[in-house]
Amino acid sequence: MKRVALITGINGQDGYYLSRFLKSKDYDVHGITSCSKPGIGEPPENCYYCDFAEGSNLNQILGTVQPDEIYHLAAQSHVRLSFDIPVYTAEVTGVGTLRLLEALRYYEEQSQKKIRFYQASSSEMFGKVVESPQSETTPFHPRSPYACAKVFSYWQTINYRESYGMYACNGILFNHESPRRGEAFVTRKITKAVARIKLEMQDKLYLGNIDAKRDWGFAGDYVEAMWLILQQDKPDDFVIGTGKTHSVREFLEAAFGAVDLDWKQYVEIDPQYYRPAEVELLCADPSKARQKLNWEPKVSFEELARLMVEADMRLTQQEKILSEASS
Ligand code: NAP
Ligand code: G4F
Repeated sequence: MKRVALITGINGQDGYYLSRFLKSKDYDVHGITSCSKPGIGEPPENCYYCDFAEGSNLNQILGTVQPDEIYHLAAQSHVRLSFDIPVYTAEVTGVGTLRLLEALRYYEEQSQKKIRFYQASSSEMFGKVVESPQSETTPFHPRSPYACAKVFSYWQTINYRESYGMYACNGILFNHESPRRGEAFVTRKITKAVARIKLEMQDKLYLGNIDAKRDWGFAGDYVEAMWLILQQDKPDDFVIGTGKTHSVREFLEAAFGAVDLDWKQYVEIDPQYYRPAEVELLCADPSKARQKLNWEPKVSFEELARLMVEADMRLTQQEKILSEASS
């Protein structure tokens, strides 16, 4: 019998890589998508609509899918945006997790089945870091409505594990990127701009705090860690990252350098991209994942920047051809 996985947020970056990974392991993969897209009609096969801001049909979806494993990736995941829509972010990214855990508890009771639950926790929870690198024992100091909502979800996950004996785990993932990264996140914003500047479709790139440092890895590597977390004998929480940190400035150097351009000629600082409170430094201590999951990231920082630029060059070249053909 095929194992059944349910991925919330299946249309996001991680949902894309995780569904491919699980299919390669012969899972029957189902997904949840929000109803927010205009012009939406019938859901695609094995896909169900649910808005985590209310979640009233979660019991019905669990009963239909009958999952063995749930990967809860759905979230309003943009940190800067969470300052503009804090209540919505708390509803979706925080209380949305509780809605799913509660539906899952009811489903387990009814079906007498044990389900494995993965919560997409975030290194943003470390926020104003009290030590570096950050491990599973580092205290949290969240610095945004998004990070506060993720701390709420982190503790609810542990609370359901401890209160009801549920197999519920947190993966505390540091930043991970890919050509599927949303265009409002800094790496993808940069690689898209690099391609457009190289192809003479854009002159300038406006950014906020380019001294911020992040531990950046490749999303394709990180979804394997999500799966490994749910394959352990006992439920537990894991930090997932590379253990190396780089500034946005260094990402600029790597991305513009990939097409032989000097970033300093094109980048300008625009304070509208500053955040009311910034997370200045994140750097993972992934020793526990290395020891217990035997997990290692494969793609380096330089390779990541290059592969994202190359993907955006291909995409932008196609866009340019299409727009020239239609003008
Ligand atoms: P993403 O690309 O923003 O995907 C998140 C998905 O959540 C979206 O595709 C969206 O699906 C869905 N969603 C948003 N609002 C929703 C709502 N109200 N109801 C139902 N679904 C909703 O994020 P990602 O980079 O793949 O990250 C996956 C998860 O890991 C997120 O929870 C994120 O916070 C967390 N995380 C990410 C990173 C990272 O560096 N990427 C690091 C740590 C943790 P639709 O398109 O269907 O609306
Ligand atoms: O790419 P970012 O928007 O990612 P951020 O805030 O680190 O959050 C991402 O990673 C988290 C894991 O730590 C996830 F939980 C979260 O869901 C999301 O995926 O910004 C990275 C850094 C920040 O310090 C930001 O201030 O880049 C800085 N930055 C500078 N200029 C910018 C910009 N960020 C964005 N998005 N846009 C800019 O123009």
